[in-house]
Amino acid sequence: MSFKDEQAKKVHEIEEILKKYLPAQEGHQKLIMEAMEYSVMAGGKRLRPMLMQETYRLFGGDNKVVEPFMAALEMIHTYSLVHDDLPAMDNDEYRRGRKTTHVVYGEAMGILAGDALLNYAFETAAKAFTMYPEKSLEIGKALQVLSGKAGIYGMIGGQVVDVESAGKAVSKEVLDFIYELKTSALIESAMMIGAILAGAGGEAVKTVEKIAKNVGIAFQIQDDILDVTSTAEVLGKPILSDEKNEKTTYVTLVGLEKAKEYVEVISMEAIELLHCFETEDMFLEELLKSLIHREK
Ligand code: GRG
Repeated sequence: MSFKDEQAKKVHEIEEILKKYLPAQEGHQKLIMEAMEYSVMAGGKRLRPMLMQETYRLFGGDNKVVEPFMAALEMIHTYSLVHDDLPAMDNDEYRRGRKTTHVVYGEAMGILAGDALLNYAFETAAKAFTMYPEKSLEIGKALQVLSGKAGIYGMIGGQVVDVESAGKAVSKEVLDFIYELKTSALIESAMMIGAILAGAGGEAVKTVEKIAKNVGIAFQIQDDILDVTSTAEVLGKPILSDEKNEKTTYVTLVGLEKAKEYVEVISMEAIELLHCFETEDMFLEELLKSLIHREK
């Protein structure tokens, strides 16, 4: 099977897992469940759950304990997109090729759908305790990583500095801080949780964190590049949004060509580091390589 076919098959499997873990649409509060499903099932690359599952496999994981965490992480990622699109933040009308959640359900429901996804993510991940009580220690550690990387020392922290920096000159040091927290933190959580749930030791988890940090930074720089080189049709969201929001990016700081070079160098460093483990996952390696030249 070609890499592309295998990737499409895995995206389909991940979407089945997501459907399984989304709440039933019932009760007086049914509208919020609909808005949650609208945003989560809107498509998207499913990169974070995919990285989690592949890292779990890399370290020999072979059961379903990882599945509630895969769903939880995609819920957290989706909540961040829903909130980022709100009028108070980027005020965007399109995401993943369709109208943003607040445009369809109204601003109040957009805010609540994001809140609901964040909370339901933890309700979902906690299901792993009942599914695999014998794995409680690993599940507890994984929850610690998930909450930390999504929080003020992770994604939210990065977003705060990003919002504060709009319209101002930003140094490379601050930009790296923003990218590491805003984008890498969730990618780090994906790969670290995969490793932890498979029983990897502390040193291996630290190496995985380093790999994922590089993957995240390269991913964000590529996002900056696509914002100026791609089209809204391909991306499923508006282009030139960084200019609109007066954001400093790697492209504005070092130029397009240098930014492309960085993506390649940082990604290859991550792939090299993968080779220090005894086992290998060819799909994971191919996936990281494919991100270097991703078009959306
Ligand atoms: C805490 C409100 C709040 C926001 C957090 C992550 C974030 C900050 C905002 C989302 C917008 C953004 C540019 C995030 C950086 C990470 C990134 C490039 C996200 C897009 O991820 P993809 O490309 O999206 O994996 P799909 O749609 O494929 O899942």
